[in-house]
Amino acid sequence: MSECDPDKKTDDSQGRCCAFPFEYGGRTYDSCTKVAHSRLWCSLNKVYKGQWANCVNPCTNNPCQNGGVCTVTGDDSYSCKCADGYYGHSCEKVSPCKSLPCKNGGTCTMTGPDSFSCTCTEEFEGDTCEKRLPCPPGKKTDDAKGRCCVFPFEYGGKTYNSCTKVAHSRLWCSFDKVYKGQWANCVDECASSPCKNGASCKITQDGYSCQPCPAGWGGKNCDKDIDYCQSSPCKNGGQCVDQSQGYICNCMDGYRGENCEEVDWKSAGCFKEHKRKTTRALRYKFATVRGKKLNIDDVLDKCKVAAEKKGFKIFGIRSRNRCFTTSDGKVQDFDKYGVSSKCEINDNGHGVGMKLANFVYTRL
Ligand SMILES: [Ca+2]
Repeated sequence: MSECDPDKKTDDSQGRCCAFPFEYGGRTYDSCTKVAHSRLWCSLNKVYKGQWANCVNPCTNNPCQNGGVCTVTGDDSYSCKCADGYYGHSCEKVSPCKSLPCKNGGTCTMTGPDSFSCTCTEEFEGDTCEKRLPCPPGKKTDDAKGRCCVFPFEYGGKTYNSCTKVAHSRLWCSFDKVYKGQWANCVDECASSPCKNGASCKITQDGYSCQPCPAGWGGKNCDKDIDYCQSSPCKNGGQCVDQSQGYICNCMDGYRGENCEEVDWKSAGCFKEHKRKTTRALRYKFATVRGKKLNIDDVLDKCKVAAEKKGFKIFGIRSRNRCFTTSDGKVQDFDKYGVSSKCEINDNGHGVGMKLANFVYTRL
């Protein structure tokens, strides 16, 4: 390359420069010309004498590869506008988008030398837009490829905003804005009555919904009998029985309540106690209930709590406010001295014993 000024560079083998302004054929030129030649040229003498050369600039030999378009940006610099699929200063690099990896009309964006991302059309998803999304409600068809209705569509000079039975025995729609012979039957997700047990069917984004299901039924189609016992709601060994709505607990002896959560103390009645301490049926006092104006249920509640805490299965209340039990807290012949009438009993059938009488409670 010659050492000429940037606008006077030539491909002359001796490195000569354009001699601006120069005279040629009776005219004066201040820059390179294509007159009488296929490329830009200039005279190497002020007055043309047959000495000439092609003008050159950074774009002369088109440094932009793969169809890129060159623009001169300075004395020795250029920039390339690359064709689709190429990049780099001279468009010498192949973009990962060159192979058109985004399917189904997706737009490819290069994110690195070997990476790209696809922007999919609204009907597709996935890294390369390879997956067709389910059709939105009201646009579903029985098309094997999963194509959706396009609304509005034009058919026979009329515009349709929903499926039609025109010229067909069933509801159908077009796949193109203007009908081109591509069509399918419309699918109503609720038409097959998928919702069972009286649930009503609603078209949704994902197809259909049967929610809420009637009580006792669950699952997408409300056809699953809900097992209300699954959470094991019955406490203390109670047996759960699933019902159409809810459950029932069959409690073990000694427990009661909806979930067998309460200890079930039963009144056994009023029995005589022996005078001599060592031969008493209920010898061991485990609590004394104190307080003013105590009624029978107050005393009973306190004795119950104390007995449950200790794991006793039997106790009696004697001397109005004292809780007694047997040597092991379990069943014993509490009635060995016979029935007594020295108990105070309330309307609930709960009682307390007076002197030498036990009102007995048992959960056995
Ligand atoms: Ca059930």
